[in-house]
Amino acid sequence: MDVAATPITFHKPAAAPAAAAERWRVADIQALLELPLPELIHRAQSVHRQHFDPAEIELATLLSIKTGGCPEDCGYCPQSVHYDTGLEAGKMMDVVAVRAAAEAAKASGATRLCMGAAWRAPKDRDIDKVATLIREVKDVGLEACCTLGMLSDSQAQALKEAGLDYYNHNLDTAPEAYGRIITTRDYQDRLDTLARVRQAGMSVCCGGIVGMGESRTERAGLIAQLANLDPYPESVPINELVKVEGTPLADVDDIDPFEFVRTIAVARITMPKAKVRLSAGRQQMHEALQALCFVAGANSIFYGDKLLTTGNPEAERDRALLKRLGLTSRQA
Ligand code: SAM
Ligand code: DTB
Ligand code: SF4
Repeated sequence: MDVAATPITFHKPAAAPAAAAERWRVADIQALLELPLPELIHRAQSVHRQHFDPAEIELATLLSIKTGGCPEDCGYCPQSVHYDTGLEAGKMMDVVAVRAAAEAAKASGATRLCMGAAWRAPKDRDIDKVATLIREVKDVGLEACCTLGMLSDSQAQALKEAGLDYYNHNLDTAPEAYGRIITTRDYQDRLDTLARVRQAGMSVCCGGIVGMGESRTERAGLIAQLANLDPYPESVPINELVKVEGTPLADVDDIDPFEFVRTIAVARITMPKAKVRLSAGRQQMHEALQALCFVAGANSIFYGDKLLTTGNPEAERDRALLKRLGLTSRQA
């Protein structure tokens, strides 16, 4: 069904751009965000069914291969050296431990391992080590994803050659909100890394964080940036801020849960073929809200008891939730 074709008389329909070269306007995305919730979810679910089995959820497990001590000042992040969150910085994990984690993730039903490092940007010698880890993860039979910060062209190429399937690098928020959250690198740095990942031939995993005190227009601005990437990312993590004591965003007001669902729905409508990932923040989310996110078009979750440094629902609990909802996951 064409998003623009759904008849609705009490709101001006927000139309999808007619040609790929056309760009989503922030105002159109905001108009979608403002639809009556049942109408918005209906549109998102209709789009979802054109491209996916609506009962299938992707399971990806996160692994922090290098924790803490990061020189960046991202205001949400417990791993920044700028904030005292009580987190101890660690050394990079070795290959044996990473292989064991990959095997455990596979045995519990994940299809992808996403390795995260608290770096502003890796050094070339880090890339050599990560390449070994990627080969190990692939050998276990999982898809491999990394999130290591900013990359150079040759680093992106080396990761691709090692077999990396996805690179995660988030835009995090709208350009106009960005400076309130991070000062140590700018929006264009992020766009440049995303272009290098594309150029190297890897799939892009790129999304953001909702609930950092941004306005609805700024949420629309983030989705517009993502949807207007050409091509848009294959994988779009929508994180709800995990508030960590000691970070500048620890006391920000909670976002209305329905606003979070709306953001998921609009990501689905504007990026129809992407995996939309209900990412960080599930531990503080009621299961009914998570179910609503799946109905709104989310079809991927982080699976495993830990995100990078903070908690995630227990794997067993997630399996039970999927079962109660009649949802399934693909086997690796
Ligand atoms: N250091 C690398 C970087 O920033 O690109 C990779 C790791 S970083 C932790 C990956 C992403 O995790 C961030 O871009 C952000 O979107 C997300 N993230 C970090 N802390 C978070 C929090 N407290 N709540 C929600 N998402 C968070
Ligand atoms: C993403 O968008 N979310 C993940 C993953 N990509 C790397 C990270 C969430 C981190 C939440 C805070 C923590 O556990 O440190
Ligand atoms: Fe460092 Fe990434 Fe955390 Fe920013 S989000 S402080 S770059 S680990």
